[in-house]
Amino acid sequence: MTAPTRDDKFSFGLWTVGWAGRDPFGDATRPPLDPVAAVHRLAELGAYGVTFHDDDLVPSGAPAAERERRVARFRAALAETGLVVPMMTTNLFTHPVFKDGGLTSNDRAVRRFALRKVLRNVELAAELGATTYVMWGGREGSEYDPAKDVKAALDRYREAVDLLTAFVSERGYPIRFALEPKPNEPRGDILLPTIGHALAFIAGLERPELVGVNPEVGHEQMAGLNVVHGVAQALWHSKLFHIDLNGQRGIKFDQDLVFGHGDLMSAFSLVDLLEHGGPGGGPAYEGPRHFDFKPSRTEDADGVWASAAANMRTYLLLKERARAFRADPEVQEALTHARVPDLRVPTLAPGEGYDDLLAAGDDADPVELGERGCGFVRLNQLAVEHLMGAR
Ligand code: ASC
Ligand code: MN
Ligand code: MN
Ligand code: MN
Repeated sequence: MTAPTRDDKFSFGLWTVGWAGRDPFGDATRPPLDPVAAVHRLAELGAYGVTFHDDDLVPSGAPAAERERRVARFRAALAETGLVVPMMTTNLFTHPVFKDGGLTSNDRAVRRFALRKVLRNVELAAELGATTYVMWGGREGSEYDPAKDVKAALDRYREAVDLLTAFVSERGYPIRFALEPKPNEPRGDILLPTIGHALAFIAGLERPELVGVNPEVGHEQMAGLNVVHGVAQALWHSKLFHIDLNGQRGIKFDQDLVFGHGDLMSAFSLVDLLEHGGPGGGPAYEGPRHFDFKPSRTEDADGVWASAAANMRTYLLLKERARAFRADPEVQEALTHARVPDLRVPTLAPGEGYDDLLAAGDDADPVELGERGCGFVRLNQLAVEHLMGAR
């Protein structure tokens, strides 16, 4: 297997490798990381892109001159390394002002402050050439049902997204928005908790064509959902604008593990979906392969960079294993036996209607149909063996 290259389109958030390890129970275990150093190191490791929240680069409330200085240093590092900024996002969760949310806070003054913060950073995103703007509503939610008018909150969310899409359209910025679902944490319950909720919300927007989703592997798994199914549905709606790859072990706090360090079989199928279109084939996903992980707080600086490299290596290994799986004649035969290709055949014949279907006497006996084995387990075992390098 070859080392990662720019063509693999791997990107990382500044907040990932830069996470100092502070959690609700413990202090930071590592010193802060200079964004410029992060850019250089990521470029050396083979990433093509770096992403960030406004506050990852410029501390909240910094004076204009300080902001310019930090942005200029960062731009110089991008120019030096050739790293690009494919995506940017807003921190609407750290500052106490956002304790009840940003765009959907009950406090109108907070909502206006939050929206202005997003607009300013979208301008910077346009300057830096980012084409995707992620909206993770970490604090948009509640702990107490009587304290949040969810219908009104969704009105305010829609108002905000409609304003943002009007902003990029009227300014002529080539930017699309990607909503990132998460079921809970840091709020007890977060609005738009899953891919499906986000897709339904998008359908009611003023400019739905400018809004898609940014699913995060672990966030779907925190909800007990199958992330491969969710991402496949996002692709089916042409709404997979971006993706956050990482690992999660079951329904618990957001672990943000290295990609593949959670449910490895699911990671295998996800890479197969992104690279080869999944069991039925299809075009590859063309956006960034973005890692939103947190190097565990047990790790020192070397461990941070080993973790970053592990994400990319695991992805490339899974891509190779998925390719070998598909190329295996026994797998092809097992797929056919499992009738996987048959699902692509329309249920009705061309021109056939319900009357024709009702009149047709061509169905086999349901008893006989019910006795047919599906052969799915054998197919899955072949996947397991390819994944283990046993074939
Ligand atoms: C994001 C994003 C998340 C959160 C989280 C912040 O932009 O995609 O999942 O912020 O990583 O710690
Ligand atoms: Mn996460
Ligand atoms: Mn994320
Ligand atoms: Mn995250």
